[in-house]
Amino acid sequence: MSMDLTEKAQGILRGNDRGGYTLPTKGLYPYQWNWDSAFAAWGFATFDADRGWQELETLMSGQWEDGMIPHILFHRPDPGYFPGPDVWQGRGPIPSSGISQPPVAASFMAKMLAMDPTGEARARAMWPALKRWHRWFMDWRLDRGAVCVTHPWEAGRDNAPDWDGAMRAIDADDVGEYTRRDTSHVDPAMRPTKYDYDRYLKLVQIGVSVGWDHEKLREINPFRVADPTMTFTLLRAQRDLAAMGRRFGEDVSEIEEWIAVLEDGAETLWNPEIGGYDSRDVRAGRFNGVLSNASMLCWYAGINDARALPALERMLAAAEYGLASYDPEAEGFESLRYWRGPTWPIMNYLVGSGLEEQGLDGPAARIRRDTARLMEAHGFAEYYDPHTSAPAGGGSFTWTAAVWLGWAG
Ligand code: 2M8
Repeated sequence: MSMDLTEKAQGILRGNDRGGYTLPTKGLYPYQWNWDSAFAAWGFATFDADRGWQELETLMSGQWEDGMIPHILFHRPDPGYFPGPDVWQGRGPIPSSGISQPPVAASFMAKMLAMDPTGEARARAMWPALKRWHRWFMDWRLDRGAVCVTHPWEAGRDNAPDWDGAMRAIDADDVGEYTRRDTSHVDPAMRPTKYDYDRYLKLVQIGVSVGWDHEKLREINPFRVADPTMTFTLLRAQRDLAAMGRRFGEDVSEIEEWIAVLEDGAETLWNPEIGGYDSRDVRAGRFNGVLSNASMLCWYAGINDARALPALERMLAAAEYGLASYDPEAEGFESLRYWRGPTWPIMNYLVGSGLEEQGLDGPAARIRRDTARLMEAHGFAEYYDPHTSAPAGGGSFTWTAAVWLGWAG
């Protein structure tokens, strides 16, 4: 491990620390994001256990009464980001968005507990909140046992090609005027388009119009896509929650039932036509035909699926650095546009560590080594060009630094 880079990574976490929560990066993302925060907690845990636990506790403090933990907590207003709390109008104890994000918090909590057993009381105190959040997904987001997203932002893979079909079905003509902020922080060529943003906002307006009532949204939201990111991360998180529950002497029978439901649900995402796990447009009743880095989260979810290996190997062979967010050989691949091609250290970690756990050492080592090379060459960017390694998006990025500290470094 390079001490120099390790110190730099720690410095990024400290620099993005706002006292109890960590920004993904200054400027571009000035709030607490859900899954970024779980990575941050784990990153802190490598050198400041107390601060790591605190990060998760702050995230839990934004939980809604119905169990949802929102995708953004707007602790302090910041005009540098759009859409902010006034647009979202979330109904939790802290101003927030109205959707969630991939539930990786329980899995990082399990890792942190293994690193710092003295944190057991704190983990135990958060366990019921995590179970309520996991239940919320089971109550409101399932389709045939797979977990759906109701907004591209919920999957965390904002402009992935998975959503193209469902986005086309959204009429955003009346969305109104607004000013984006993201394109003033980074090159617009690396960001979603105006077409995308019109639809992102339209979906927020639909949510606000019914006060983020999940039952109504299940009926009226035009966007409902069963997603491998959500399905596999929740399946993994349920396994970790159950394991911690057993240790704490909790009854985990209900969680075991959820695991069985999600295992069946994962199978509904297998698309033989692409030889991989795919997203499913629930409204249109069809697969999206997209091989992405999320397709490769099956191993992380504990599903050692030999059917998925050829596509993984092909995607790795088609890129120089790590796993691309979209099949490099597919039409529409863009090596610098966000979730339509670039390689993301956080996804490389989830996929790579899953492969390691399942004993698939070859592809696991390749992904890990490539992820380290990216950071050694260019520091801690939001994402990188998988062909050239060029850093892209925001710089001094929290979850990228966390991946160095916890895994790649
Ligand atoms: C990106 O998403 C936000 C909206 O949530 C944005 O573009 O404004 C995604 O990469 C998401 O996965 C991530 O959590 C967030 C903060 O890093 O940025």
